[in-house]
Amino acid sequence: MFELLTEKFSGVVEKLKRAKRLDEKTVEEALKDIRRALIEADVNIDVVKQFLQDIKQKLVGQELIKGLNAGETVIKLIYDELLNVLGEEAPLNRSEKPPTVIMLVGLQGTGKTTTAGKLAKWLKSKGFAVGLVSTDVRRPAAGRQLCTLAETINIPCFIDEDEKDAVKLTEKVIQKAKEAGLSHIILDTAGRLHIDQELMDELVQIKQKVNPAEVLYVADAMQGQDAINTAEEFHRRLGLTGVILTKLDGDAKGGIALSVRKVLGVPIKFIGIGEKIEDFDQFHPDRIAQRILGLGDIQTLMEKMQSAIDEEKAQQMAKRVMNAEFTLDDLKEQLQMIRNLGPLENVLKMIPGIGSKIKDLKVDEKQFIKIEAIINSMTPEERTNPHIINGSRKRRIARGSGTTIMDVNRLLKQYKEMKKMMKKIKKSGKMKLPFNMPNLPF
Ligand SMILES: Nc1nc2c(ncn2[C@@H]2O[C@H](COP(=O)(O)OP(=O)(O)OP(=O)(O)O)[C@@H](O)[C@H]2O)c(=O)[nH]1
Ligand SMILES: [Mg+2]
Repeated sequence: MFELLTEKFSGVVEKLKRAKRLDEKTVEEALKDIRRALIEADVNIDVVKQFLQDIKQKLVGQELIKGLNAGETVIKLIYDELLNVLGEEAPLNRSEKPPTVIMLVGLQGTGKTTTAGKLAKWLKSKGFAVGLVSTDVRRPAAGRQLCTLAETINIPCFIDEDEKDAVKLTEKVIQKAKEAGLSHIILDTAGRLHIDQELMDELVQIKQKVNPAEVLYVADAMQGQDAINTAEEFHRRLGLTGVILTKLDGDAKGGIALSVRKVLGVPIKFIGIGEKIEDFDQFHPDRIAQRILGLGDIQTLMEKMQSAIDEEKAQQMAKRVMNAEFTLDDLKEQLQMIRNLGPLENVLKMIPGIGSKIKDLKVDEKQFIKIEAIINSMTPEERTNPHIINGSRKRRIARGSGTTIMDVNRLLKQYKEMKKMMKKIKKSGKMKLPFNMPNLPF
């Protein structure tokens, strides 16, 4: 994935690390190298210009970042800029009233059908009731391709091979899918080699019929700028809500990944990284940026910055965790504080008894956002006395926070376990790390 960019950027990083002084010449050279790398990788030219301009601007009057030397400071700025062009992680939209319809569009052979299966499996693994629908009347057996895929993952699939009108077909199969009481319906559509008016009109009509929460453009990362131009046309006609980049496992240059967010103004939501159904992941800009710059380098950088953040602050934090009365409000506040402090492992290391055992503990930041949303949807009374949260309250909280009852249950369980753990620490002054804790949020 992105070998070209990785190679070039790693070169820049090496040079910057070696530079004894960070004079104008060194910086200019680094920027030139970056420019060349981005252009070679087929990044949109306006994006390249903006990228370099932003870094230059930040460099003017930039003070050294705490804990980093001059070269490392520039590397950090490049990393931030990469994150900026890659965009933020974006969750899937959900309709207020189920089912949430997700429409996949794009040119022929970009991976729409494969991606429909992958996304269905992914949603299913999150506990959703998903169904697949094909509206492709162009290619013979297109529907069957989708349903065969659906079978392998045990997901209901809706087609009607007798109906030759795509819009009518959509109406019919969506109706059937709705009757099945699904939470999510993924709509696989027909592709074309090139944009043609007929395809676009068909897609526009389908969109009007199904009122989708997401219209996701499936783009083959191996294609160059062409794919972006096509995407712009799709966006103009359909109003895209996001992009799924496929075939990132190949020797994609990376141009699309770095251009989409800025050119279209819509986020990349998922990536496809292989032909198999599980070769699929949510889009994590930080991981991509780290891959491009050299993972190890960025991690070292972050660690350096982290140790520069007051150890004292982390100590205070640990104390608060241990002494707090620990209502759900406390939990929320502490999670926010922890998030502000950066890598959580480091904070946890400060808690007596945890430090040595924490090596393998991984922290999932996304969980935090979810937990915060759930707590935000509770009434003050529920936060102080979580035991009053019954079935109907859970349903309301899940709806309000865009999560599921399962998520709410999980949080309540974790909260209970944590409270138990806090009591134990208080008693003994030491703690055992509860490795058996289900999905510990930190
Ligand atoms: N390596 C790799 N191959 C992929 C990926 N996603 C899809 N493919 C392959 O791309 C080819 C086309 O995939 P389809 O899912 O049929 O594409 P489509 O967009 O539905 O095609 P049409 O319906 O004809 O427009 C297949 O051979 C897939 O296995 C991916 O992430 N990585
Ligand atoms: Mg297809």
